[in-house]
Amino acid sequence: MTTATRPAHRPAAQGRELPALARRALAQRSDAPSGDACWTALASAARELLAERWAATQRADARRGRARRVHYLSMEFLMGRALGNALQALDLQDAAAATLPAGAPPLGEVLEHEPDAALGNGGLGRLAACFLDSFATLGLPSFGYGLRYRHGMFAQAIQDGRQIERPDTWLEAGSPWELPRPELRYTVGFGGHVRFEGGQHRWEPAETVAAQAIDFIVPGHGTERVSTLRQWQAEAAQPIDLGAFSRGEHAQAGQQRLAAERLNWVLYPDDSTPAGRELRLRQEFLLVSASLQDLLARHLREGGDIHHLGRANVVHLNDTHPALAPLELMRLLLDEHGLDWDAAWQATHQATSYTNHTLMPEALETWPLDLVERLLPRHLAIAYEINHRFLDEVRARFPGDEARVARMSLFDEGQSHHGGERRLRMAALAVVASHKVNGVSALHSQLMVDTLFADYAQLWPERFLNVTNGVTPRRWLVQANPGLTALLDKHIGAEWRQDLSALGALRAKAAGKRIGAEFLRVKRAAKARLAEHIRDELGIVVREDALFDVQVKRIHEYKRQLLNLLQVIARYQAIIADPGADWVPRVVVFAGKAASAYRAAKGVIALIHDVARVVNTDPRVGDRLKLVFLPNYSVSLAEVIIPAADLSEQISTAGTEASGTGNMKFALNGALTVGTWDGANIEMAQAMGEREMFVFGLRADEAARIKALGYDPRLYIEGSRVLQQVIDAIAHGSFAHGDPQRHRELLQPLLQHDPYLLMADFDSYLQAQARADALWRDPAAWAASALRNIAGMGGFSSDRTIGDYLREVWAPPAR
Ligand code: GL9
Repeated sequence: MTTATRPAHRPAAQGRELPALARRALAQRSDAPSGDACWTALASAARELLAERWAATQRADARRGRARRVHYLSMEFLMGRALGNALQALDLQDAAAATLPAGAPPLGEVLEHEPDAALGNGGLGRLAACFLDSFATLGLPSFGYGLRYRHGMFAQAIQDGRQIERPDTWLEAGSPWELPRPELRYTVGFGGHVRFEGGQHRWEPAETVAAQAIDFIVPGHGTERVSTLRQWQAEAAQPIDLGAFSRGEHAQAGQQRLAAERLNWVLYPDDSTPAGRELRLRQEFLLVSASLQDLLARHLREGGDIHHLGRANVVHLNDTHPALAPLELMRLLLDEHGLDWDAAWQATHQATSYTNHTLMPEALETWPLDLVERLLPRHLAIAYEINHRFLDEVRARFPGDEARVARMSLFDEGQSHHGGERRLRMAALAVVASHKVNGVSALHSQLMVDTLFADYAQLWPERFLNVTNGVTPRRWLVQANPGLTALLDKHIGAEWRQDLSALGALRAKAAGKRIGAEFLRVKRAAKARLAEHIRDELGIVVREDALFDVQVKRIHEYKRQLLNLLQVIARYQAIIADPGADWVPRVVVFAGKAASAYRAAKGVIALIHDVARVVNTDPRVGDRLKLVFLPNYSVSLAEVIIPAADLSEQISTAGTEASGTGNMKFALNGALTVGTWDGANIEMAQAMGEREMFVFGLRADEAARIKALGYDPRLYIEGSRVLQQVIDAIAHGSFAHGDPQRHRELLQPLLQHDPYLLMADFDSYLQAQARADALWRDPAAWAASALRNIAGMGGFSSDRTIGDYLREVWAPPAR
């Protein structure tokens, strides 16, 4: 079976070309073959090969017949590094390694010279990146559309146990991957007014920028097809005002340029400050307008009928960030292409679909109408007209129910929580404009139609569905975990790369002695690598035979890193109370960024560090418990951490984590999960067998009921001696390093409201952790369960997810 590990269709020429191209690139440099130089040379060589595949893919897609082209609009694409993935896809790892000149670092080290493309905040952005991999691998005619941020996600440093944000400078040395497309430039307007002449509306913007396309090619695996991430870069329509310049007004001369460049400055952290909101709205419109103009131009260039735009094209909204798209598409069709309202609406509605990624009320976008009016006057008028027609439909279905009409309207008529300001509700707009709306796990999609979109689901039940998230096994197994990849290839063949359901064959073999021992050896090697990283980064030495217990993700109250930390404190107290007992040694690993304005999340990072200083230096504890926080979590750090995890912490309050995707990556790499009955944890447990997961805590319906009945966290504290002691230790300053006020701000809300039910779930969580310890003591049983976890993950490939979208969301409309 080992021959099948290689894609069979590599054109022989490329094996020769890469070394030649890379050597030429190296020879053109003046310096010694440093890691940077080698990386750049290999990347530009790989780019040339990918560019050929790109051209072939576009030629094929232009002849695609009835198949629709998918346009995936997203403000975030968390791509990480590209070279390792490109070499894997091109099957050129060996050729690349052989190309490196004497004195150069080995290939593995060269790959680490690539800065991460961190153009996303977390799961939502990484999901979009996994989708591009699947688009290419499945051969789907498609474009991903995003913005080219000069500074992506901030770099996190830790100083005195506190998070510091530093600018991400990934583009400082330029990017060898980018393919600028000078022929693709569109004008994007802002402000101004609308003229009505000869029965036509015409928007006359006060300002314009040029949107320049820059492509990033995403290779498919086991195919020569590629997909495209097209990123927009705003440029001044007029780069320099020469009149102003010659008058000596140099700042004035560069004004337009600065205004345009601001649009590509930064990726917004997920909870942005009010000051940034106008810029954020401008960014969203830049993405939407440039992408739709590009789509329209291509549709017409390929000979498409404008009336069939929605039949031939999908415009998918990755959350509401691009939800201006239906308004801009309507404007283009009505005002620029002269369609009447019904034809324009039919095309828009046929094309548009929307994924909701969260039910958290604070994450739902609404825009003040005065801002929308000032920046996008024509779009606001179109939104009014859509709303007018839509509310007529609501009134016809539910006569006399004006409360319902107000709830469903695209316009929030000034609720007190917004200071009486009128706002445009982007989620409502996205639902009304789309023919399909999906959530990202079975539970989330159910809650979505039961709560957030209940009114819309009553009106249009057939519009709503679930598409459970997935992850690409190419990055999250083949690239991140070569050891486990080899083990799988040996036992079940290599087919799983393109058909992850093939992992199911592992189930029957999971209890085998030999395979179990092999698995533990592979895991141990990955842990040694992480231990080395921990030592280099933090100077902390950890036991490689300890249980590696990992929670890595954005820091958020609902994700409950604090619950995990309370458990660590309980364990610490138990160890010092009975140091002679036979403790399972644990290394508890945290990593993740807190949004810069999110105080509570930053407080959690601080408390983790405060507790770590005490636990890690207490001689009574020794190497039985270590607590580490790895700074600057990123895609490439995840590729080191996830293969090394024994235990994956997926402990959000039930009903809050829409899906999770880290949960899938861990299980795929043979970690067992301690998890709540939330998001995709539920489907994972069902697929692998509920006994294979350490499930704990209240279910979503129970959590809702407890809250409705008037939840009092103090009752739980009084009822649990362990919890009482943990809370007391924090409250009495055991980790406060001489500053008794230090943890008040974090603790008080927990004692009073505890909105995420940490106190209610604590005892159950502790029991789940004890079950994990017990299984750990039997390595063969642990390994068998880990292998059954992997065997159950066949349904969680992003290929399956994209297959679902194709069948249920992006299928061509009936004629
Ligand atoms: C998220 C959800 O919170 C996750 O549960 C989900 O897995 C992903 C992808 O569907 O989307 N929604 C969301 O706003 N984020 C998610 O991770 N946030 C960030 O990406 C920061």
